[in-house]
Parts: sequence; C-alpha cells; structure tokens
Amino acid sequence: MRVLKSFLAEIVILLFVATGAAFAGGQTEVKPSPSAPSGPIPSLAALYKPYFPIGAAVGDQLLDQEGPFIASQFDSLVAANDMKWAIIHPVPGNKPADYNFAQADAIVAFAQKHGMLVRGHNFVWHQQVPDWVFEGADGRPLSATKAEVLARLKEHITTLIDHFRGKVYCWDVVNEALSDGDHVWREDSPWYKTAGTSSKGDDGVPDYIIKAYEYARQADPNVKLFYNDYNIESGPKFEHALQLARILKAKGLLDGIGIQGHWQIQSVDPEAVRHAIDSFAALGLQVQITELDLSVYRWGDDSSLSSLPADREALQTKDYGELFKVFREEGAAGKLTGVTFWGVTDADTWLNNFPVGGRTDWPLLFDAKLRPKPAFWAVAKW
Ligand code: 9MR
Repeated sequence: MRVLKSFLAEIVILLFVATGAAFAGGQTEVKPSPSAPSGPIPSLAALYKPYFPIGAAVGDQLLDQEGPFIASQFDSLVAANDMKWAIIHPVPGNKPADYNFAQADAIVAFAQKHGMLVRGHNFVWHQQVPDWVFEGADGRPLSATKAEVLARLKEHITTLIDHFRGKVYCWDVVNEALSDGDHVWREDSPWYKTAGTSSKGDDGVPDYIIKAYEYARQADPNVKLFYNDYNIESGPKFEHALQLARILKAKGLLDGIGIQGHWQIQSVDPEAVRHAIDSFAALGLQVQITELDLSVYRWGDDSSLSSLPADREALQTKDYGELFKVFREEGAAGKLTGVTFWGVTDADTWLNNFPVGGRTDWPLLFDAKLRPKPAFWAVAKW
C-alpha cells in the first residue's frame, strides 16, 4: 500500500513538474505563464484589498530606483534595515545627533506620499545592535549592568516611538528571542546575557522582553505591538512562541504575532501555517506574515544554481499558490492582517547572500527585471 502510494505520489509530482516546465516555458529561461495577460500587470495591493495589506521590505535606495513599481504593487512597507538599532542609533546618547533617521524618514515619507502603511522593525534583536548598548563604564563587552541596559532600551524605544508617532502603525518590539534548539530562549543573545534574568511573577520570561513591551506601551498606547520570529509555525518553537504570546497578552502587552515566513520550496506546509495562525488568533492576537520569501534551495543544500530550473520554478509557483489560498481564507476570517514580502525582486533578496555567500536565489514574485514570475500569477489569479 505504502509502495503504491509513493508510486502514485511520484506520478503526480512528475506530471506536475512536466506541466510546470511547460508553464514556465523552458528549462532555464523564465517566461510569463501562458495564463498571464499581456499589458500592464494587476496590482497585488488592489487585488488583496478585501483581505489584508500587501507589504515589502525596502531600503531608501530601492525606493529611489523602483519607487513607482513598488507603489503600484504594495500598500505597506517595512524598512529591511533602516530602523534597526545599529543603523538608526549607532552611537550612545539621546541627542538628535546620536540618531540617524535619514533613511528611515525617507521610507516613511514615501509611504505617506503613496498612502501606504508602515510596519516598524525592530527594537530588540540579537543582530544589528551596537556593542555600546551592552558595555559598562569600563568599556568591556557585555559589562553593563541590567539596569544600564534597560535604561538604554527605554530611551531608545521611547525616542523611536515618539519620532514615528502616527506614521508607523505597529512595531516588532522583540525579534527572534526564542531558541532554535532545545532551550526556550536564545541564550547567546547579548540581551539575554545582560538582562535575561526573570523577575518574580513573569513566568520565566526574561526581563528585557517584558520591559521592552512595557516601555513601548507607555510610549504610545495606540501603536500595535508584535512579537516576530521565524519557524514558529510548528515544532517546539511554535509551542514556545504560543506560551510567550499567552503571557504577554495576559499582561496586556501584545497585539500581534509576526510569522516571518522564510521558507523553502517543497518543505513549507500551508496547513501547518494555517494551524499556527488559528492558534495565535485564538489568543485574541492579530497575525501577520512579516518576511515572506520562498527559497528554491532546500534547507541544508549549499549547491549553487546559475539559473532557475523550470521544475523548481513550478514547485515555487505551486507553493505560493497554496500559501496564498490559506492566507486569503485566514484574511477573510479576520485572523491574518498583513502579508509582507522580504524584498521586491529576486535581485534584492537577502538570500543572494544567505546561507551561502554570493549564491543566486529566486525567492520572490518578480524577477530581477521587475517582470512577474509564474508565482506572481499563482498569487494574483485564483
Ligand atoms: O534583510 C536584512 C539583511 O539586509 C541584513 O543583512 C540582515 C542582517 O542579519 O537582516 C536581514 O533581515 C532580517 C530581519 O531583520 C529579521 N529576520 C531575518 C531577516 C533576514 O536575515
């Protein structure tokens, strides 16, 4: 029976791949799908208006280069890097000169001009945070007291929320604080090392996490506060995220969960994603997909392709189509309130440098020349 099942499954895959190859129009070259109408392409933002905003992670340079295209396809933006601590607050202090708002302000101004939403990303992360945040008076790494670290955190969060008040509607307050391994918390984070102990009554949640949400709530009770992480749709990390969400929600400190959505073709499970969205929504939280991309390499595969093979493109098309079916259903049910792609085209994806430096990947809906890929049509036509 099992043999028959796997034989049948193989036939289905072969059929799909064959159709996909025809669909993609050849071995390596990417052509519009036969179902793609000629002429201007539809706007994803317009198509998805009844469901949720469609966002993209950008930098100010990308907006300079591709502004009109981005404004035509998306109705929400997030700064891929420009609101992160290392960029926006590179040196100690709280004078205007200690902050670098220029790039982030350019993104916000663009969004306002085009009537787009802006997500804020992020206050607390173990990456892209300067060493000075954790240095004590002696200047040694990680020698700051917990009180010093928390005071800096409060100043930073309050300044950013004040600066972007009314312009940024939600913030990823804490990003990726959960461990990928057996432990619950990411213990090698400088935040955990300096301010990771937990106060009585906080259910073991590290103080820096609780405090970050408290400072943000105090600074603006109207801005929506998110916890954002990857791989939280299944496995132990899902359970840990659910528990953290429950605790923060019970304290009145959390409004939403960001499931990042850095997935790979063939291994993403849309039904697991649906289950995770349902589970977080059942806590009374909004849920967003915040950093969507679908690598054409399986996790752990460090080979390098020089062009996108038709079979992988077909699988990517299928996965995007299935994911967005779930997204529309969850959006219509009021549970999913946003989907943001981590980049605009395959030319500007972070995956061209990760996990293999310099390797080309094709994880997004538009190719390097801004042409819609078959995956675009799987998302745009249903
Ligand atoms: O896209 C960002 C890339 O340009 C930076 O080099 C990188 C630094 O680690 O961060 C990328 O964005 C990350 C996001 O802020 C949080 N989730 C994972 C994203 C990809 O690394």
